[in-house]
Amino acid sequence: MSDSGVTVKKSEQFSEWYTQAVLRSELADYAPVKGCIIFREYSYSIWEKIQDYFDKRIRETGHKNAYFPLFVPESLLKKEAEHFQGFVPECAWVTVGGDTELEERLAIRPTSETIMYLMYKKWIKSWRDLPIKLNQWCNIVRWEKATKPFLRTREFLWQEGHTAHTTKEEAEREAMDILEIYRDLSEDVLAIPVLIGKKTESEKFAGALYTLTLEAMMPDGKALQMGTSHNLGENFSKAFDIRFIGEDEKEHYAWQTSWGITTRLIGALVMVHGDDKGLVLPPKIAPYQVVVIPIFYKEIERDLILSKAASISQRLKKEGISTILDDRAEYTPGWKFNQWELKGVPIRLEIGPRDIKNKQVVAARRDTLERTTVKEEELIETTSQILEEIQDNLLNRAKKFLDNHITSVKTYDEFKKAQKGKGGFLRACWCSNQACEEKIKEETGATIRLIPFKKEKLFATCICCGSEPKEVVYFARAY
Ligand code: 87F
Repeated sequence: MSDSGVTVKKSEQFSEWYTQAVLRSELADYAPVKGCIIFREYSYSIWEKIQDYFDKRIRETGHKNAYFPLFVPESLLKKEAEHFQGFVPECAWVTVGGDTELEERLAIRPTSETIMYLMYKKWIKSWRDLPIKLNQWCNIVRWEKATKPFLRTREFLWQEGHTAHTTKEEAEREAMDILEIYRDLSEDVLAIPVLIGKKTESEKFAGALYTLTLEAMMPDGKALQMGTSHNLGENFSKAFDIRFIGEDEKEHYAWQTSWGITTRLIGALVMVHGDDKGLVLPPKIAPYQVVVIPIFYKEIERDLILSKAASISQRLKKEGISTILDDRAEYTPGWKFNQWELKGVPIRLEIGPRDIKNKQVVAARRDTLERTTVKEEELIETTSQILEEIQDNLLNRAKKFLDNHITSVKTYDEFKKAQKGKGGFLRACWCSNQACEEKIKEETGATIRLIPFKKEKLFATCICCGSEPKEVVYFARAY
């Protein structure tokens, strides 16, 4: 099994550990095109769970799904040149259709503002046409130079929400409501705690009034953005001429928001919860919550144990616990243990001859690797309880890690020392000048990940220039 499990330690060779964990657990495989991956059934199933959760939440709040075209004509993309300028080098283009050269090249969507807002202009005439609250689940292409499975791939999957409202306040509330749904998804489902806040002027999406963000901390001390929610104000409605006649019978520009999460969340799950044996999946997102493994040594035990394992598995499924029975004859129990540990299944139930005699099963927790016996009559109750405990434990473990990786620093020296040490978020006072932000980025690679919503108490001078500080912000190196 050593040749198919993860062969390096997470704490020693993090990057290699990550790649092995992703490939060997069969989450993903490399595609023939550089920077592209196959989202194999195991990761796609996780993505579907993310979709199920988020889709339900946005439907409850009045959003609808739609689908816009993959191709964006160059002239349309460049219409919003100011906001997209920095991004154009990342576009992939279609120049030929069949055997004829196209008159105008077509971008493969790197995001869908332009194509969607062209239609919004057509559809929005009066305040009665608002709000428009559309979302689309689709693939996106960006020609990235450095790539890594899930975290940065040239083609990825995401959802992009694009809304238009009659008032500024409504758009503000929308951007914040979505951020809160993202936080619920991250913390309650993925068991990944986040810091939330606002991006600085230089880190925000250029087309936005302001950008809201969720930032998680990875085991190597680098931050990972888990999602983003923009208040676009009237920026795009002015550029795309999205006007409506208000109840006041006057003409107004629509107030807009946009927001997205991507398949990089799967990469975060791997990094945050995984261990030396491979993935550790939170029960709420795991494709299988329980694997049942029959164990017998003698042929005469076989039928009895297999039928018991099957009935246990049936009982669990009936109660809505997603369960797989691994009754493959061609693998040993030990091999199966390793494989399902590598795949991060939260609970393994073992059923051997002694367990049958004692009317029990043995449950092994993936997060703590603890084994306990469970009475058959308490199977459902105990299994559900352990699943909840695992979910809580993973979140708490990650919370402790996050708390432990927020360091308040008063001087630039302290900043650099902390960064060289364990990294993480560096909480510092800042004068709000872009020059200081820029200097720190150049010298240390750290960017301001967020400005917290609630102003925090100032505790030093500006981390960079030593002058009067304006606010407390969180710096980190980031993925
Ligand atoms: C790459 C190429 C072209 C990011 C790009 O954050 C355009 C872009 O507009 C681009 N990379 N962006 C910003 C995306 C903004 C916004 N779009 C909707 C989101 C969430 C979903």
